[in-house]
Amino acid sequence: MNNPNTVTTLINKTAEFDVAKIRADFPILNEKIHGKPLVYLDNAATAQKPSHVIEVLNDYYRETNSNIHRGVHTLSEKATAQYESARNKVKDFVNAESTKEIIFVRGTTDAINLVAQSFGRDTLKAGDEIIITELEHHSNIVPWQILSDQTGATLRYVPINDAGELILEEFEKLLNNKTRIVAVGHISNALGTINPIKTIIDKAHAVGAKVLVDGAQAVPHTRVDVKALDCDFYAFSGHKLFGPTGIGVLYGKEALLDAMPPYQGGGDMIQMVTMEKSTYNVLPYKFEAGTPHIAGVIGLGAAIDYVNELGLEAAAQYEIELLDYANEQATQVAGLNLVGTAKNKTSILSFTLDGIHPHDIGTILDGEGVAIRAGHHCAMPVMERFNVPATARASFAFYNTRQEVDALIQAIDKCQKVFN
Ligand code: 7TS
Repeated sequence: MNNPNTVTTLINKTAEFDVAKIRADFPILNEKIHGKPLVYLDNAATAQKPSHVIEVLNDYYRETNSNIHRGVHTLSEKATAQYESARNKVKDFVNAESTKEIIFVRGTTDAINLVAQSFGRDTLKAGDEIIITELEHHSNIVPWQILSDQTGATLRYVPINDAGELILEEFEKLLNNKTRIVAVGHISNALGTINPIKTIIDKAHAVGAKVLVDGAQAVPHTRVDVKALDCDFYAFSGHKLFGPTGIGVLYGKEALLDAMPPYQGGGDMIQMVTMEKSTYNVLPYKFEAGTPHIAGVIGLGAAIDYVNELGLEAAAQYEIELLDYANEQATQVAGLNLVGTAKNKTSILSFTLDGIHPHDIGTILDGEGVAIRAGHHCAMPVMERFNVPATARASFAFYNTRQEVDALIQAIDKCQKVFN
């Protein structure tokens, strides 16, 4: 049972954070699924979009659509100004030193592949070592496997404990003067574990390695300060931050990006092209070949305006309290096993039900209007570690409510009645 003081604190905090008002900003939350109110608990896969983002995208295509960085006409200048203004918003959002350090890419996956190929292929050789972890999303595993095949570098994995936390002593044992890159997720998409990335970054730097942080699950739930972290690269996706799909960000320290060769060749990334050779554009354009996702960038800027206005810190606090509530309810369900019980975790409830396959849980819950993800969550090594083929995963955002947690628990109950 809660102690009464905690309950009072929760009620006060919930009152400060006006969820009903916030929900009104997200039109999709009024949808009905199979005749029931949508309970959207698949935010780790992609988050919903506020009207502000939808309207900015709509306005862009209605009033401004034009290609950037090349036209002398009014619309092109307007589109370019909006695109570059969004870059400035991203720079401030992650507290980068300069807009030269903000590269627009398709998403986290694209950002990590860029670093693996442009930085990694240029720098690594046989005998060098790359450290990742057992907690990673496939996007932060496969690009490093490809790089190690290409270069002969060895890939090492930091193991996790039974709670789903990285074992830091094992990380320290793996570090040595051959470690060139450490690539680690800030928050696990499969379990919700918040990793101690500042400690990881400092320890990696002490042996001279560069650090990439996969921030896909972190930016919607926590304030990121790349200067304070001192990470070398930080990657995230717009669509998990309430912005459009198909757009993401690679932050990189300017000196590193400057020394890296281009990832792709094409328009906009060059200074001069002759039939013999080309010279490349300055940062950040060197890494933005071809017509970019202009509307996506402007939409991402609008999403950042939205979360800044909302206050990520207050949202994060609300989400922690919501997860506590969900945990409390879930642990009372007989036959429900939580997967991932890290002390420091956020927004994700991964679980299995005795005798019921996660895909069946997903289907029954959908019938009740409750959207969760069932599967391996593109983190097959995590599933292997916990000896399960898959989990059911409810993932929360600041617009979710305790009533929705109750709807989840009722739908789980129905699922157990159907199968047992
Ligand atoms: N890294 C992490 C930690 C992620 O959670 C994801 C996507 C990615 C990288 C890849 O991001 P993308 O935008 O390039 O696809 N995670 C999930 C998920 O948990 N369910 O669907 C996508």
